[in-house]
Amino acid sequence: MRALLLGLSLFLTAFQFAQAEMHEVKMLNRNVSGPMVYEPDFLQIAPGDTVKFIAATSGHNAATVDGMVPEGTAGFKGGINEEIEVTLDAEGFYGIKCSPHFAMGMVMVIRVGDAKVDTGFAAAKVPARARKRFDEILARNGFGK
Ligand SMILES: [Cu+2]
Repeated sequence: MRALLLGLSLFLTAFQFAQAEMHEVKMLNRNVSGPMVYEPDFLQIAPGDTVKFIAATSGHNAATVDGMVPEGTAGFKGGINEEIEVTLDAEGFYGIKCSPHFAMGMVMVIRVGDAKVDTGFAAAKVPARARKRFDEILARNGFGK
């Protein structure tokens, strides 16, 4: 009986580790860091994890920035106020924007796995305020130039 219980608990432990995680990101009009923000604005996740975008305040969406996804990866685009769930399998950096507030710098970064920032990330065409926030997010998390 004891061996059976031990076997069962080992099985459950292994199962827990194998489970992909769900991460939540709020889309907000404002938080302590300023207006038009994702919270958090940086996520480190494992390949196969899922990110859910919560419409904490209305008028926002979540979409990948052209050129700011790992090579060969399709981006995604949620509608306004849509709470999309995206499962990210490819390792790399994903730049996320709110379409209506991109020019105001409403962006965030998701790092999947152990990837380095690839050159496409720096080369992508983005509005000045969005670029400033991308740079600030990367620097704060140890991926500055
Ligand atoms: Cu927005």
